[in-house]
Amino acid sequence: MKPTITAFERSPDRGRGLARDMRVRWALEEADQPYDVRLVSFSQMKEPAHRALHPFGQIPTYEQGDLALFESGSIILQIAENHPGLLPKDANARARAITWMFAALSTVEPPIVEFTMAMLFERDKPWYAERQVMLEERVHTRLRDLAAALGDAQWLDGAFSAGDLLMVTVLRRLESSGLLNTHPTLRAYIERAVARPAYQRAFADQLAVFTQSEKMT
Ligand code: GTB
Repeated sequence: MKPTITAFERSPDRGRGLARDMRVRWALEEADQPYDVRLVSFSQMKEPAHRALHPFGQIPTYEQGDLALFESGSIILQIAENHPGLLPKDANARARAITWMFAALSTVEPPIVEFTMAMLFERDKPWYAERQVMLEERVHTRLRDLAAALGDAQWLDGAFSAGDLLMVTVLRRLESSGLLNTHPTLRAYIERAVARPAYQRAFADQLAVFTQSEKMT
């Protein structure tokens, strides 16, 4: 049965693929699984029908048969556990790939989100510049350690996995900030990942949603 995911009716990133439905679309494309998308507006996300799927009134969600999930990490784990291509078969390698999924979401993503949210919403505050120096350094600390762990490997642990998929979607949020400029191996890592045909298909699909929403206004 085809799953249905939710995505922004009109993404605030203007089709740059930074909203979190992008990672779910990418995982489904890597797994070669067709899916449907239900587009939701900001107000629909806060209505009871959507909150029944997502307690925090956000996207993405995932429905398949009688299973409904929220949280992009959990959705990607569900896809990866049930289709080949995103997690290794060997039990220890699989556990390590899942560890990288958690590392992306709980160690690398938080300082990146804090930094980018400050850029978007706190620029006019008197303490912005001083705080941003600290937030930027926190991001660099994570990027340096991540670059060291990656070394000159293609992917974080052997073959491309759901850990790489999540890490790359997390890192992409820094693309317009310039912070990746001093981490060339991470930039190359992102470039390798986004060149994957599955990524390209997912990106094109979410961009088409934004392009269509522009035509309607
Ligand atoms: N932890 C959850 C997960 O991983 O699924 C977080 C889900 C989440 O933050 N969803 C956001 C949302 O629904 C969209 S992706 N926000 C609406 C709300 O909370 O009311 C976050 C996002 C939004 C916009 C950009 N952008 O414009 O660049 C990037 C990322």
